[in-house]
Amino acid sequence: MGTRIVIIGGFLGAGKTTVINRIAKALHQEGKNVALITNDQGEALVDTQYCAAQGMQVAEVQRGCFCCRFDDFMFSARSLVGRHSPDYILAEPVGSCTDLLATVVAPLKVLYPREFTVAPLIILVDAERAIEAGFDSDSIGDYLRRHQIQEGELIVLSKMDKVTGE
Ligand SMILES: Nc1nc2c(ncn2[C@@H]2O[C@H](COP(=O)(O)OP(=O)(O)O)[C@@H](O)[C@H]2O)c(=O)[nH]1
Ligand SMILES: [Mg+2]
Repeated sequence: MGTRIVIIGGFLGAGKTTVINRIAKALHQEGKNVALITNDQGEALVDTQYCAAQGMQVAEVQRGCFCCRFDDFMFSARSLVGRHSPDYILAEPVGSCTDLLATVVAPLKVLYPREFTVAPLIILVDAERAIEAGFDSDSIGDYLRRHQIQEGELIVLSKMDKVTGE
């Protein structure tokens, strides 16, 4: 079984970086070897200092999201595997990306099944914002949110501490 790749997408501010840091720390505490792939464009990045101090390796795909830079994504994943043999690679795409299933998840599964096992595509949704504003407006942000939710294989609600159970 190859390295497990877990992609956690969702709109800007949904909590991707926060949850990836938490998962990385938890896996690291279990003795797992964890690496991260981030995507540029000025969003807050993973806590690279903490991750580096813990021995976690970070690679970054620049100048475009994973869906239009699949070769760079593969290069990053392979170089992490070559240098550190991680058990898990956690990947955070930019918040505007809506086309990960067809362009990243499926190609990884079909073309590289021995090198990598890919987790279901996780889309993080800000529960508070979903309740307050929904996704139905004609704004570009809501268009992107709708498409992300449509392609998600696993929808995970974030910021549950800010909403009531109901
Ligand atoms: N209250 C609360 N805030 C959160 C939660 N997850 C993330 N945040 C905050 O939401 C903001 C955006 O989080 P971030 O992880 O940078 O989102 P990203 O843009 O999807 O990577 C930050 O200020 C986080 O501290 C959560 O579960 N609860
Ligand atoms: Mg982020």
